[in-house]
Amino acid sequence: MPHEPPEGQSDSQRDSRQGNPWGSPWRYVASAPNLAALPPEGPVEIAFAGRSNVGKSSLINALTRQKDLARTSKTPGRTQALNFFVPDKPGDSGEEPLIALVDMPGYGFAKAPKDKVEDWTKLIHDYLKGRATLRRVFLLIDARHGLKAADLTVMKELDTAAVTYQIVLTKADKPKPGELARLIEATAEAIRKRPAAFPEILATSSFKDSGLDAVRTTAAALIDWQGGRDLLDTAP
Ligand SMILES: Nc1nc2c(ncn2[C@@H]2O[C@H](COP(=O)(O)OP(=O)(O)O)[C@@H](O)[C@H]2O)c(=O)[nH]1
Ligand SMILES: [Mg+2]
Repeated sequence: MPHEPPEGQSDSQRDSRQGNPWGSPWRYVASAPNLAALPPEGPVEIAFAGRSNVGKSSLINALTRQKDLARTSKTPGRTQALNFFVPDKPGDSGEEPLIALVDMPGYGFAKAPKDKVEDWTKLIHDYLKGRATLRRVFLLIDARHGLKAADLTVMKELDTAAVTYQIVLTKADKPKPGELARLIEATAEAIRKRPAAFPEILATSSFKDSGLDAVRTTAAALIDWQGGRDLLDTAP
């Protein structure tokens, strides 16, 4: 949700404090295959969660306009870890980043060994429930398929942990417009009574560059300015 900067702070001052994190390139900071390897809590974190192949890494690349920032399924590598990205501000090296994007391992991965799947699932769930600086989870849902059982499990946990999540439909270039509209409606109805679900559903296509500005604006609005966290709490 867009909101005003604190009084007395100009746009340029705000940009220089990364109030608009999309104006500069982003860089990879850390990859955590387990909780012990997480970077220290600091920046506001926005996690990209969803089933394997839903388009998490592609969306991060599209949002940052950096096609190789997060790896996509064509180049498997850091896929089974939590990967952290922050705005890169060359010349401002003393400044702490205010925001981090977190590319998560996919859940609902069928082809891997069972004990591996259990490890990744535990990592995902522990991170989502226990990270104080996690500000919002973008829960990515394939616009062709809608909510699946594994998504509902994660939603239930986020409801219990009171971590706000927002549905972001991916691959919106695939369904016909009428089908997409129906899916958005059905999904909105499915989340209506869920306590931690943010009501607005965003539809995106990383391939067609559509819906990306809405995601960027939403993410930027979640950055805290000078401890203004409570003021910005947009959870329903
Ligand atoms: N049609 C379409 N395919 C996409 C889009 N975004 C990602 N994909 C494809 O979906 C697959 C999985 O993408 P990836 O970003 O690796 O998913 P992840 O496992 O959730 O990180 C890849 O083959 C992508 O090319 C999109 O916006 N439209
Ligand atoms: Mg990925």
